[in-house]
Amino acid sequence: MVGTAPQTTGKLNKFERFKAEKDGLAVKEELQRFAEMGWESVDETDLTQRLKWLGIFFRPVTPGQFMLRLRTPNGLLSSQKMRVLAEAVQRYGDAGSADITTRQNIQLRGIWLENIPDIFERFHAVGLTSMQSGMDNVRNITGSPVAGLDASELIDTRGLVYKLQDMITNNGEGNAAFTNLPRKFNIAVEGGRDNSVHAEINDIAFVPAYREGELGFNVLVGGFFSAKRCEAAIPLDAWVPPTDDVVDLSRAILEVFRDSGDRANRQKSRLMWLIDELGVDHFRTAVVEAYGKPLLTAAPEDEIDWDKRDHIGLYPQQQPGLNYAGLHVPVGRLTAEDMFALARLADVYGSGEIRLTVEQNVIIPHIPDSRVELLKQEPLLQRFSLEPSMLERSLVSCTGSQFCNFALIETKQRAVAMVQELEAELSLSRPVRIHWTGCPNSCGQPQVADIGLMGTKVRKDGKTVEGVDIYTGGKVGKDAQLGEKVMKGIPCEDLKPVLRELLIEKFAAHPNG
Ligand code: SRM
Ligand code: SF4
Repeated sequence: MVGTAPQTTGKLNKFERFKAEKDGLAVKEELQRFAEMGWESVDETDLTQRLKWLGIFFRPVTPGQFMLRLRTPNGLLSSQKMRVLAEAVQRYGDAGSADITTRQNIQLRGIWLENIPDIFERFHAVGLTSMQSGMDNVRNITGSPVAGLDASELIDTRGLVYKLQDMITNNGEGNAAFTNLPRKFNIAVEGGRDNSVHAEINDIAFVPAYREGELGFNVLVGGFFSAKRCEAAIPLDAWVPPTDDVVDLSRAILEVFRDSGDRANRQKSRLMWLIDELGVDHFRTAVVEAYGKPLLTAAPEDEIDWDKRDHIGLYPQQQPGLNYAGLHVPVGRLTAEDMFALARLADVYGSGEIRLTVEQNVIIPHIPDSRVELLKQEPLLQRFSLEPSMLERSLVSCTGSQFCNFALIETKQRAVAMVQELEAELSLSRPVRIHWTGCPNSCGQPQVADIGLMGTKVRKDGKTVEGVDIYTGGKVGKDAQLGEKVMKGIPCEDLKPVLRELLIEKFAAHPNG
């Protein structure tokens, strides 16, 4: 068996059983053979489960057209990488596209298994990897999207996030020590004052804090969403300097989770369930033991004291004379053409760098003052606007039924159409963050939204139709808190007047005309 054997005794759930039989990472050696024999001949568990360890997702909705989930640590890309990604999807015509994800990441669509070994070689040549981006692995590690650009930042998160990814994935080659976790695992490193990565919904979150005058991170643990339970992260009562200690502590927490997390009931296997079982003090003691050195107690307060920014628009950088442009990409959807166009903009106006945000948008940094006006004239900015309208601006949506077989409703197209219809009728003076998610797994994070919409099935006139449960009260940035379900089972066809009312009553929207 490849990978580290779980310590858990007792009855293992069916996922644990197939992992014990053959670790997910093992398919790395078999990929070439799978590509040659064709997806129809691949063993079902390898096809539908283990390939996710390499970021390759079989889509029952589009059999034969796979989704490829990359890793873009801290949301960092380059024009060169973007072109390689664009080329990977371009060959599939209309079936090829990409989505920017709610973890500051990118996924490719329409990919054929037979092409993946070649695509992986191209990835390797430019330093891209999709390793361990799905299933019981650490997902894309998020970091401040304006790290190194923002004059007010406290800690530049980029180097730390890269080091974390390198440790967890063995420099993108696959790390047997962490490919058999009890469940998925999320890590975020915030370096600014506005908590732009939703630190509180991660299994480990590092948030800036001064301890005895020294700047480092307070550590939060156990944040997660699932269909069964959603929790904000809680303090570990730990502080680390912004050094390799971040990597070492993450490794220690992952080891405790790997060796003691629940492998019997998959509904109770996220980190918070283990913290509950041990008690946070005992959990901390176990972490200190794995860490191998004393852990400092937390700083009395963290430095998250701003409202969250969305980075849409043009902003001066800490480097005099340079600016970053936050482009709004409607619900994160990109065609190959869009990707080539973004790469060109980054080269022509910036330094070739491209960044992604957890709101599924793009940032192009390092634009000289003298180039700003020209950039504004670019045709792509008609669609990927610097000044989107108030509802479009903050719209987020998960994949939904177009590609996801868990989905109870279609999300992305509906999300875009709904805000357009609402904005035709209403005027707003500030953005309202509307998040759509196609099922209770909450990939679209409805609990962090001003208005969260979670897909469900509803009975109407004797028929089952697509509907939503509505969440409100999600607060982000300073004093972040999770929203709560306030309405249940609204058929999507009846949703517009309900949202209209909500926007007028709670978000000071005014009817037009
Ligand atoms: Fe997710 C499973 C898409 C962020 C909670 N998520 C899935 C799968 C892989 C299911 C599947 O195999 O079809 C979806 C793939 C659909 C597709 O074709 O795109 C999927 N999740 C996504 C993305 C693409 C949504 C998006 O449109 O942006 C996000 C990819 C992030 C990334 O780059 O890695 C995505 N998923 C999230 C988040 C948000 C976050 O991390 O901030 C959550 C809630 C936070 C959390 O995990 O604590 C989330 N996804 C889930 C869950 C519920 C986990 C649980 O503990 O129960 C599942 C189902 C599961 O793991 O069993 C899931
Ligand atoms: Fe699929 Fe549900 Fe996640 Fe949306 S929330 S991507 S429908 S699993």
